[in-house]
Amino acid sequence: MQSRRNFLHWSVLSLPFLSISKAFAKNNVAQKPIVVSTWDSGLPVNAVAWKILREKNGRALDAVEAGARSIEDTINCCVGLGGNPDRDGKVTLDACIMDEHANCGAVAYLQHIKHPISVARKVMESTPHVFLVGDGALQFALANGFKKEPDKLSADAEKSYKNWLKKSEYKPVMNIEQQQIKGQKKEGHGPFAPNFLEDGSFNHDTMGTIALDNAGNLSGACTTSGMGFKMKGRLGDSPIIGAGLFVDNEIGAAVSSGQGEEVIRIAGTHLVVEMMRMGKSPEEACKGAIERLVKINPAKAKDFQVGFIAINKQGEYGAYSINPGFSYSVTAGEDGGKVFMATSHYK
Ligand code: SD4
Repeated sequence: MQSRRNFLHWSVLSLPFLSISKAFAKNNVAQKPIVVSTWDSGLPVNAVAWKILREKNGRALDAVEAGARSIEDTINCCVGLGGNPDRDGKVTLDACIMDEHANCGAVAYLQHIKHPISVARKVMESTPHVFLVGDGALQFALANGFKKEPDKLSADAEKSYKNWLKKSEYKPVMNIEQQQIKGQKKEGHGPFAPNFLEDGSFNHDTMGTIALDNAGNLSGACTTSGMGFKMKGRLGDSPIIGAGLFVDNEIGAAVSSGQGEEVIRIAGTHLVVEMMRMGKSPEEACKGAIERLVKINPAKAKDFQVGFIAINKQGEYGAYSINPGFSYSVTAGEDGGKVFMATSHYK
């Protein structure tokens, strides 16, 4: 169970107020349907998924895909074609999806396609494969009716890229998505994340979404443009089943965000689900995986961020991160979505 101290609550209705909820325990009881996403920006994603889960009594798989598509449609730094490019100035997208039957599909290093999550679903549903990358993924997408979008950076990405080129330094900044601009009111994607960072570059994050539907089935989706200004060809954890996302319909689902290289090292989300299988609550399982990561190199772990979110088959949820600053959005029950700050290993 997550402690009350760490529960920060934000509902769409109470925007822009940020308050400490007195009712956390009540919120972390088993509930169905439920959808949980990474970061503040997960709240509008959850709202899209919720329509399918609740209003249409739909399937978790459809809900997480629709949620991911909704954020791929927006201009932001870290998801979709409007996102930050690699160091050569190209936007390359990674995504994966997994359903209640352990079917999974993934694409990586995909260019020109607006909805990588739907290409990943198509790989899952109509090929004998799990993973298509690069030109092959693009060729498959085009053959399946996805439109080829122009090779053009969004205005925000262009600005951020030019800014980055001044130093050309690849240096992921921990919790960059949460940094506030001095003197600016907390506004933007949510209570923690502003739209723009102090240097003028734009802000957002990888979107991971996991859901339990009314039929009791779990699914998950993860979509990203990866770490901004990465080396050409670099993949993080996000499109890798068992690293960025894992679903086991008997047990639970987990998704990650943060420094992908570190998550891959421990097969992060698979580990979280296995820890739930051993009887841990979602938060305890996320904590267990984070501790595994920290143990590898505690000093280094102070300098990067990884956060996991998880739900179990009963509809309980939880999260944990290495360092403070990892938020996540939960939508369930009657009271609309809420944003929580995850408990962290280092305080
Ligand atoms: C990656 N895990 O490409 C992604 C990036 C991310 O929050 O989640 N950022 O490594």
